[in-house]
Amino acid sequence: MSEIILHHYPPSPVSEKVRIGLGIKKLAWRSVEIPRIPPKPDLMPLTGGYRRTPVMQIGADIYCDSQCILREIDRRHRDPTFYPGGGYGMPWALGRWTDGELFALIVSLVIATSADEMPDDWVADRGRLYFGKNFDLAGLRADMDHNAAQLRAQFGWLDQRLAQGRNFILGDIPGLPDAFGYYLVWFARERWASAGGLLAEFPSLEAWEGRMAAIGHGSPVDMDPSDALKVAKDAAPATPAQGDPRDPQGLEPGMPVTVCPLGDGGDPQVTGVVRHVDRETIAILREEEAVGEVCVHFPRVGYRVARA
Ligand SMILES: N[C@@H](CCC(=O)N[C@@H](CS)C(=O)NCC(=O)O)C(=O)O
Repeated sequence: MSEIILHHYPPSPVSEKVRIGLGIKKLAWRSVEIPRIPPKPDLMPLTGGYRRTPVMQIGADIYCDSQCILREIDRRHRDPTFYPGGGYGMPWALGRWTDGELFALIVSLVIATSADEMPDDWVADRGRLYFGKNFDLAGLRADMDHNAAQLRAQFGWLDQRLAQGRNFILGDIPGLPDAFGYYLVWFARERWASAGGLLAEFPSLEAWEGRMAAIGHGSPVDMDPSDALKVAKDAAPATPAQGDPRDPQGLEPGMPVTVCPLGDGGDPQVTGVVRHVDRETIAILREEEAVGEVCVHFPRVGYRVARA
């Protein structure tokens, strides 16, 4: 079974990055809606504890993190390209900026302005996840104007790039850098009340935003979470065993390891046995009663792999 199953929820910004990627590729996919905060009982058997959103499943192969998900989508579906004009490599470097500083600024503004309307358990969860153990809502609120100024200048960079007569960041057709920038404009617009005023300064960016929205999400069809678990149980991981003699950490198939996102988000470690290792990805095998054997894939960049 090689259907793409995306585990996500509609307001998730990082999921919007992947949904637009699926739209650029014009793909059909199955959509499983997951809870916005833990517990996520139908997701955990698949990921082994990775709790972030989104997660992609193809049979008994599970792809964690939008980096890993988009790379795998591109590996399986080369056309249309994610890299117009041969723009390889650069989008991933750009993604470290968009997923890093730009995402953090918008999260800060969203939480500072919407904490009173959101459920307490959501605020506590996101506070811990994005700002660590000493999350301070009052401090975040005091910094709102400063953060808005930081965001304004950086959205301005995107606007300048798009003001040069380009329809998309790399030229006439959309690619990965567009998905990486667009999901943040979408996030700000959807969830931060002052976004409209800030974005109105950027006509080229707003026109591009309209072109990106028009791309859509490909063709999703809803799927019940229990059916996704059954898909995994009925399948076997399709990832071949592969080592990498140049791996600086000496990781090899068969080695027990833990994998965890970097940073102080309180993310749980995922344990398993290395199946496939290369420069960009680590994939580990794990066994869980509800799903049998699954292969869970993570990016190397932004994750710590340690021998268990
Ligand atoms: N590096 C991850 C970040 C994912 C992430 O932080 N996603 C947010 C939502 S968009 C999240 O997981 N929030 C907590 C949750 O959904 O439980 C990726 O690129 O996929």
